[in-house]
Amino acid sequence: MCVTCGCDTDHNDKKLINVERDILHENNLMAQRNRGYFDAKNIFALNLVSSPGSGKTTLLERTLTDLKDELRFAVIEGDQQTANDADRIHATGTKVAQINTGKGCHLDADMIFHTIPGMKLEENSILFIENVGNLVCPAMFDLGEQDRVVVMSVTEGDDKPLKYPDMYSSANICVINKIDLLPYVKFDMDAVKANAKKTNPNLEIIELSCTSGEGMETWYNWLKSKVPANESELSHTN
Ligand SMILES: Nc1nc2c(ncn2[C@@H]2O[C@H](COP(=O)(O)OP(=O)(O)OP(=O)(O)O)[C@@H](O)[C@H]2O)c(=O)[nH]1
Ligand SMILES: [Mg+2]
Repeated sequence: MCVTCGCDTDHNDKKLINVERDILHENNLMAQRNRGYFDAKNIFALNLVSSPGSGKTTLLERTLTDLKDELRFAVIEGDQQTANDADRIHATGTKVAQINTGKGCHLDADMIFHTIPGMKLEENSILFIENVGNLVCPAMFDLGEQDRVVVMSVTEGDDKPLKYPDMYSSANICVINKIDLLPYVKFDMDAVKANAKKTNPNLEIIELSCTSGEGMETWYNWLKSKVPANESELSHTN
């Protein structure tokens, strides 16, 4: 756990609970500022959350490559260490910034607030924020995003929505990745969908494989459906 979010604290201790409440309150205020900035520039911001290795960066690499002629993108990468993911995004030709959280296990709104001015984000664009791989703490921290995407992979087991309910209840959409591996793993797709819906009845679910490309079109259509109406017109003027 990380010191910042306080999830290693004794939750019977009133003082520590108050500190956690203050941190989240401060974060929510900063998230509102980010949201105002995104709204003013007509930027559709998405927060990608998942356990480590579910395929967030791979999903981005493929999306940025396949849709580069249709939509404008930028990416913020969050990891404890390394610029590996930012390097992968940079290779697609997309504007990217890396945030290293050190011992921290999640991004917070203040980190985003201080990163966006240097990025010179375009109006009418999409900003992907890839959070630190962690199914617990990132659920608590609003970054000012419009939508939260929880990515899971079929190798993680179909019980994860029940074991990590906060992550699933705070998300708008769930991408179930690596379906190319379904023949090789014990994973009940109907069960995971039922578990996810139990946690969040409004959760949209898309099954796909970044490797084979199966289901990617559904993801792209969802993405395009969320983009503000004038963006697609503007993108054709490029
Ligand atoms: N078989 C298969 N492998 C995949 C798929 N998508 C991603 N992978 C692999 O899964 C591994 C992890 O992918 P990443 O995209 O780095 O995962 P991530 O969620 O960004 O990981 P962190 O940033 O460390 O949390 C890599 O070896 C990918 O090649 C998929 O659809 N099918
Ligand atoms: Mg990654």
